[in-house]
Amino acid sequence: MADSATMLSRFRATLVGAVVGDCIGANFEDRWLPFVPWNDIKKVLQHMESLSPGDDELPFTDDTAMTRSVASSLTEHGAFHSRDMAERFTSEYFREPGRGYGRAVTVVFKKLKESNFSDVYKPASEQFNGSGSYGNGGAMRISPVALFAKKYNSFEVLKDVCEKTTKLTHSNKNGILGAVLQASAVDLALSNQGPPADLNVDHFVDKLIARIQPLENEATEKSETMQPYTDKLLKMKEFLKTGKSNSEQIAEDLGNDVSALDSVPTAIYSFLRAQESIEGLPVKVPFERAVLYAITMGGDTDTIASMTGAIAGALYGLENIPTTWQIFCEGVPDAIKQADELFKLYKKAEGQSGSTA
Ligand code: F2R
Ligand code: MG
Ligand code: MG
Repeated sequence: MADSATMLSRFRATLVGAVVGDCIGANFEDRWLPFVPWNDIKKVLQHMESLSPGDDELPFTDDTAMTRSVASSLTEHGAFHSRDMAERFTSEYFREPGRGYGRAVTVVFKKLKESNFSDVYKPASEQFNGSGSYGNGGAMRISPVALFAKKYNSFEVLKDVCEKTTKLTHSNKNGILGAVLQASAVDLALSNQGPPADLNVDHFVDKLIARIQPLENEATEKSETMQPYTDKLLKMKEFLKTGKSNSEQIAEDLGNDVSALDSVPTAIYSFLRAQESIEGLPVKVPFERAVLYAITMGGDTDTIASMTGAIAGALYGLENIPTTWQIFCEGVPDAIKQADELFKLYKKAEGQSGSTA
């Protein structure tokens, strides 16, 4: 087990990684972009380098706004509390509606408010004629759940809190499983005990498959064999073997849009592939390489980079996140405070239940 200081640094970097990925990636979010050229990313990095303290920070978007609500609800209650979390999502949205929320999810917030939170799961269950949203809004905000669940050392608890947190806005199976997969990637990165450079990427994917495949089978009719996440994870194993890195091709194969299925695997692949150098991406530090590589995938860049940043942060720790990024991305100090609160919970006695409502 990593020592306490190292673990604290990795808790902090999970939430900070998510913030910096969101703030930097948001400069390129465009559903029509098949990939983002390195030169365009370089301009944003150069702009950040030119900033002085007091200059405008790069603003965060809905990804961070919702992540903050998840973290504050879990730490305030020391457990999952459905009504409290729904209220936080909703009041945060009405306080700052211009953070770039998904078009459909705002209907959930409006219904929650109008119904005075009488049944907090009902509005989400009514989305898209009852099929629920399969957007990546559940997965993009899930990293605090991985930190919260760490002390229970139980995938069952992690899964349970992920599902309840996600279902408040996203009741579609793929939206929920995307959140479970993203939280699992953060959890496994956080659990790695050797030097980060020695992470076995093939084993990492195997562990994800071992978690997600049974859930996909469970969620499908017995006669069907639909396992879209597992299929993408299996593809990733092949890509990692050959070192495939062309962003346009990866985005084509794994996806780069606002659905959980077409973004969570892409974020995980960005993290894993960036363990090694990448042609055309002259970045030496693996944390930075992971986040910037995620941005080159195009499409939903803020969210893919944010999810990649959370996983990479959990492995590499805060020391590996550039100081300039920490200073000029909005919300980093708050992310550190929230990570510290989650770390306090982690250090408390184990053995309690993971949820209250
Ligand atoms: N909304 C955006 N980006 C566009 C606006 C920002 C841009 N910079 C601008 O100003 O123009 N980004 C944010 O949204 C994504 C997360 O979305 P979330 O929370 O999942 O929302 P929602 O509305 O539930 O789902 C998103 C869309 O997916 C489609 N969809 C979902 N489920 C569906 C279903 N069952 N059937 C059909 N379509 C479904 C819909 O088009 C939804 O609107 C993140 O990228 C975040 O950054
Ligand atoms: Mg966003
Ligand atoms: Mg996005």
